[in-house]
Amino acid sequence: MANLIEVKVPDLGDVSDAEIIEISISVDDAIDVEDTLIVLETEKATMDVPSSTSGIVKEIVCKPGDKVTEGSVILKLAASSVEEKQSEDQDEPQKPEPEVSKNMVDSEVNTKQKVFSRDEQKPAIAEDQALHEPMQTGVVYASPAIRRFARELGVDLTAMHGSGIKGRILKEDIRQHVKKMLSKQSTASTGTLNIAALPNIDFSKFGDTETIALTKIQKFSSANLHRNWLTIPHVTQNDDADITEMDAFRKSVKDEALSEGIRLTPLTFMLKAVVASLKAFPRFNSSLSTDDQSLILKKYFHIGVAVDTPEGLVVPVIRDVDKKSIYQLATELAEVSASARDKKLGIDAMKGSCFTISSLGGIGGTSFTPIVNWPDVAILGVSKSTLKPVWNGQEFEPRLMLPLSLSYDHRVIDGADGARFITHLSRTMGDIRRLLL
Ligand code: CAO
Repeated sequence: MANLIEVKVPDLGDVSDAEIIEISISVDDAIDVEDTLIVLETEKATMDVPSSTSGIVKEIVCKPGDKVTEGSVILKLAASSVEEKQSEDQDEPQKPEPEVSKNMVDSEVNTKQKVFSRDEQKPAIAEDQALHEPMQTGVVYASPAIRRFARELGVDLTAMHGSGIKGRILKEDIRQHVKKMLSKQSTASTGTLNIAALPNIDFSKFGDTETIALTKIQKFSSANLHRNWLTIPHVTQNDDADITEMDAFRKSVKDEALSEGIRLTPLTFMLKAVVASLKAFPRFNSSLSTDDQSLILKKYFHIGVAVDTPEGLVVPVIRDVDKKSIYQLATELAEVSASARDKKLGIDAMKGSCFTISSLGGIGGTSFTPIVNWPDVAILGVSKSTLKPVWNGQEFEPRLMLPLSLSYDHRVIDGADGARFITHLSRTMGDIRRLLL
């Protein structure tokens, strides 16, 4: 067990007592010679008291606000081996080196600038200004050790408020400042948002709970959805497509298709209708370059389809939809959704989409806001079709209406084009003979 050395306030020149305004070290800190231990304030100036020995701080004997004179004990130190040896050779506990005292006296009898200029080369500061209005003037009121600590962490002291005596910036202020910055960064990775960190809540305080782990797919889509929602300015345009004739046709060929093992749902027709609208509005079949400076227009028509699986949401891509028949598309849709649910979908099967359809029509609901599946610039949300009375000019007619919700990236698509696209799509679904044109 190392002997403890009492480190004392050295000769303060003609100053009888000085107030401690900052303790610059903490218990268990490893300190070196010249590290600032405390900062003193007299009527004339502030001054750092540097250490004359190295070791581990075991006990801090003083506190901010204490008045000290030469010989007052500052702290107890477990010396490192060399100092320990020296101290064993001496009868008295080690005293600060005379150079330190001289340094202190120089600092004290000279200006504040001199005191702080030891490693900062800061311009002179009028003391009243520094003591009473540190932040308003842009003047930083901090000891050299604190400035050094801030420099190491890349902290701009002019942007900080000190909690020490008379606004002085302390080590703890810098630690808190860095923690705050890191927590802001983790909650808003775009770097421009100023979002408060979410507090951890212990829900068991309010009742019984159970914690279940998210699946890999859920964690992956959660990160992507969050990023897309935060980085893409979304607009959602709604419309109802009259699919009375389209669905009558589907039903008329449904059994015939089923006899060949093909299940025809409205979604298969929608895939074809979407391609017709993408051809009419090529900006919807594009991606914005990552530097936001150009648009990559695609000449192929690969459509992503959101599939709900027990493990979470996946989006397989059906390629070359423009080149495939309705029956081929229905077969492929059944195959990819089955392999998605059986976890057999490879990563490549989910790449390369131009546009995405998210259909909740088989489940229910009247509309929702789908999140654009980047790098696509638009996505179509489909809700459940219902019979509605529609005025035909003479009377109300029962029509099968399909709610569509088109979300798009407003950086790429203007509102007017959004409305034109969904109108085109509704019209195509309203009369699928148009697909032949
Ligand atoms: N309106 C009314 N009925 C509809 C409909 C609609 N818009 N869409 C489908 N249906 C009917 C189908 O015709 C089928 O009925 P029949 O068997 O009598 O023909 C029934 O609803 C079920 O259809 P389905 O959902 O099995 O098939 P689908 O081709 O419409 O959809 C798939 C396939 C894979 C997209 C779908 O199963 C699915 O997973 N949907 C969820 C997608 C999702 O989770 N999106 C959210 C993502 S964003 O959070």
